[in-house]
Amino acid sequence: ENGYESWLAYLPKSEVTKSNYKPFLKNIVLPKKDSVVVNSSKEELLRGISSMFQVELTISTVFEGTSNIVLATADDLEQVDGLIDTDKVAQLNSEGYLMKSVPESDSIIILGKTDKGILYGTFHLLRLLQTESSLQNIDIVENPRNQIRMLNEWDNMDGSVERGYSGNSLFFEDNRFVRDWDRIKDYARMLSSSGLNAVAFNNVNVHEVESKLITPEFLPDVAKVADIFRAYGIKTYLSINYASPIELGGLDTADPLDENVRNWWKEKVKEIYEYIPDFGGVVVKADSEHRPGPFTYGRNHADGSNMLAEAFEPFGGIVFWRCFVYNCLQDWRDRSTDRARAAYDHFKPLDGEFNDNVVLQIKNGPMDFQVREGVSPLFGAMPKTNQVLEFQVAQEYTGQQRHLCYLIPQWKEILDFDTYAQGEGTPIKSVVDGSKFPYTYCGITAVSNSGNDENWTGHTLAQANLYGYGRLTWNPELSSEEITDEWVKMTFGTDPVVVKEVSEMLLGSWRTYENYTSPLGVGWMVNPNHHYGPNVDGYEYDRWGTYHFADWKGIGVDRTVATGTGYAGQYFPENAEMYENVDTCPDELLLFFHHVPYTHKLKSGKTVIQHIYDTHFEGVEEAEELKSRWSSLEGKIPPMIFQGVLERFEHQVEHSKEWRDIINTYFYRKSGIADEKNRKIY
Ligand code: BDP
Repeated sequence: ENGYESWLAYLPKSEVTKSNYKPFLKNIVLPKKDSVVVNSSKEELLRGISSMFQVELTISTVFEGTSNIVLATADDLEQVDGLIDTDKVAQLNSEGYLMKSVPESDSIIILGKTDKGILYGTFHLLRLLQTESSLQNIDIVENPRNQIRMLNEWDNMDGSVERGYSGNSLFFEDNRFVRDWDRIKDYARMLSSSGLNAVAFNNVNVHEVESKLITPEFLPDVAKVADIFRAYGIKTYLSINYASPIELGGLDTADPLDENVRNWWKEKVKEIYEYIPDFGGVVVKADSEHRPGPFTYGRNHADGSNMLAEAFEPFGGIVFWRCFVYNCLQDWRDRSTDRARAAYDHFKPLDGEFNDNVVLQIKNGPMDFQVREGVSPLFGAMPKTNQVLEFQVAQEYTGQQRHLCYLIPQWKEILDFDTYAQGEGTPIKSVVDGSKFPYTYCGITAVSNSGNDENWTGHTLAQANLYGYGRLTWNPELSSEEITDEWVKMTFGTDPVVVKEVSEMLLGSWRTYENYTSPLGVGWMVNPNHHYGPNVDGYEYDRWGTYHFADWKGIGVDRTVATGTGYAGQYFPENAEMYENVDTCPDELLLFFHHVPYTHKLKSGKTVIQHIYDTHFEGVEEAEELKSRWSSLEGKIPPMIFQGVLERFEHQVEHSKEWRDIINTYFYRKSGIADEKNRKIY
């Protein structure tokens, strides 16, 4: 038990629990029409139930007698005649399912609109068993809220993973495929069980060798991965190099309006679909951090993406076009161009100009996955353009899977944030799920945190971020507490002490991490390049547009319309006004929007400087508490996992002290203001 089995460990149940569920566990009834997805469902049920209950289920094709788990699609309605409300069947979408218990015959019916629904329903049933929830009186209709529920793997073909903190790539090594298909299958099981349905498995920064993934040299292997994912309801996508017509096609341009370029892409896309008939499409990072793009040819991003979209259109493919476009070569002496403004400035004016199968991919915030930043003002601002929200499950700026930082509470805040795009009650979740605007494609995507470490995510508790991410994409209404409770029970079992301790540790860990790192939304203060560990001025005099402007009088970035960069004005008026005014701007984002003196009083009643001192001392105390709470679970957690996580907490405690001391000392020296509590600041 080293974490490999993840939340699909299917831990053996106690005798009492077994006897409660036994009546339901005898036979599986399979649908008439077999498929790879139905087969995955069957395999998973057999595996889960034999592992938890030591029962080998029999299999039949007709529903008769008692103790059946019935898997059916809408085509098999006669199987469940009279037991299912047909109105409810009509409510299902292509991935939805309903689940109903039939107490008279100790049976459970899982009915999907399609075979995918069966798979998701199967994982739901297994989850109920894993968490020891009741199977009596179940009558559920479940549809995923988001249509696209995706992961972006940032894997390079040399085997490294960009911003990867859990070993090397699951897919590649030495510039070829690893071909450990069993492991990829296990990965597919994990993703599908959490609700995901799409994966792009190479880095958005596409180097020379990855450009070739769309050539016959590698397409057979891409097709093999797609086969594995398909059996778990997951579509395969690739990141592509915008300059492919030059690099692969030998053309002298990649100009999107050039006839030869357009034809080259059309032929290329046709070829991809010969290998993978249900290929999902591509992710494109263009004109961003030195990647090629349409700007080179004086074209805009609608020209650039529409050209690709046309090539994909006949095959039903999608073009995910990233909005992470900003000038990464800005001169720090000219701070008039605020990086936070860039995505909105580039894309907002193009609303309505994108083809139907282009989806803009927008990071949750305008900067780059900081521990805290404002939300991107693009959400809701482009009613005529498909959007997906991009999160980062990989903890690039949040402790790199060496610190515990459970991000579900952060993502909940973002999804619940009211954009006011259609007046009050237009939260981001309602924009990206397509319920407010008539988008053809929309949903959520995220940078993955997994790699080939035995336990997938380096820090075993970081698995909770991957699991929770999937669950939130399926249903953003789930609370952080519900998701956490599921994950802990599925991973470590139902011992109430473990459930309570681990849940509370997870739920408070984002706040703890924020406490000892960069304060009040200002962000950054990390070492350049690798982004690990404190360095207050690491990016301050650099060209990346990421500044805190601390001097002896004050700190923070003035992003107001009145006196600053004007970024606050990109939000809808209600939010723009809230952020513009220092009195209504929430404390936790104060320094993201305002430059204030150290003596500025927060709503909490503390001064900014005292807040910095206090939170940094508290953060270290909380990190120490995490370690001692974990230590108290010795004997209740499998030894290898226990030890591995303990070592990470030991590091976290020491590293949090380094953060505390560097940040506190820096601001003590800058401001000359002593700590009210006279603690030692080095
Ligand atoms: C930043 C990462 C960089 C990525 C970039 C991106 O530091 O490695 O390439 O985002 O999203 O967070 O493209």
